[in-house]
Amino acid sequence: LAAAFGQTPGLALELLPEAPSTNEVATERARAGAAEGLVVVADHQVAGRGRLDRTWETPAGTAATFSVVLRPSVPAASWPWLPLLVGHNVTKALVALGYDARVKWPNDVLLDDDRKVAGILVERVETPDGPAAIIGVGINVSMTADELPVETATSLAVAAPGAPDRTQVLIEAVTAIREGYDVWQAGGDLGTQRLATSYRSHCATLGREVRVDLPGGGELTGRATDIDPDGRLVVETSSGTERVGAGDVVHVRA
Ligand code: BT5
Repeated sequence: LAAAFGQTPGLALELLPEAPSTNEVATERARAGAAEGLVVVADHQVAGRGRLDRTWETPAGTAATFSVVLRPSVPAASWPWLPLLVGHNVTKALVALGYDARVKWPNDVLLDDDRKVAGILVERVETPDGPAAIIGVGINVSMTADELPVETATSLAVAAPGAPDRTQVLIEAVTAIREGYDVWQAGGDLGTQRLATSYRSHCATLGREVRVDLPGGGELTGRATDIDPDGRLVVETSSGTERVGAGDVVHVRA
């Protein structure tokens, strides 16, 4: 792993046998001045976090678990695209490894039967060097069916025999994120438009009947028709068009 990182410009590696949450460690490093491109990898994460104070659980040695420090220079209005960019590029990495991966808005990565194989947590943190984005990614690699923490989860090994090893998955994912991020940043507004076009054409949520559980409680149902220029999901409900900036989407089967 260290050798692969050494050859990749713009990336540095901190490998930990165990961490509470790699997002927590990466946040500390960013506050202490870490440069963009630091990747904190934990062999075993013991207090992994999801969104909204939920937990992320992976048995030791079965997952690619990492966080990347980024310091985006894009205008504040483009920041909401970052979580989508990461979901899109983790999906691309799994597709490159031969999996039929899809992204559910905003950034759950799904395999067969809409089961979740990877989760992403992007957090903005203030640091003495300006705002940073902590990009946390957990990919279920070699867990057996018995080791899956929840009914809705899957792993690469459960999806198909002969899963690649964690190091390979990690390198593919980190490289895809870094490349996608560099192209997006270099492209300015056009970069965001290109990302939006690519994301739309790969997002499994568009065209589906959905139920969205909203963060403050409450839900809405309807057909997901678009992603707007700010990265929000557009849902046509029986009472009109709604735009959702955050929430949990359930793809409703016909
Ligand atoms: C997420 O939250 O999907 C974001 C998960 C981010 C995890 C990475 S690992 C590296 C970095 N460090 C951290 O501490 N976090 C990041 P959310 O959409 O809120 O989904 C959380 C829900 O997914 C939980 O409530 C469970 O239902 C389910 N879940 C927990 N562990 C899972 C797993 N390993 N695979 C699939 N689903 C899981």
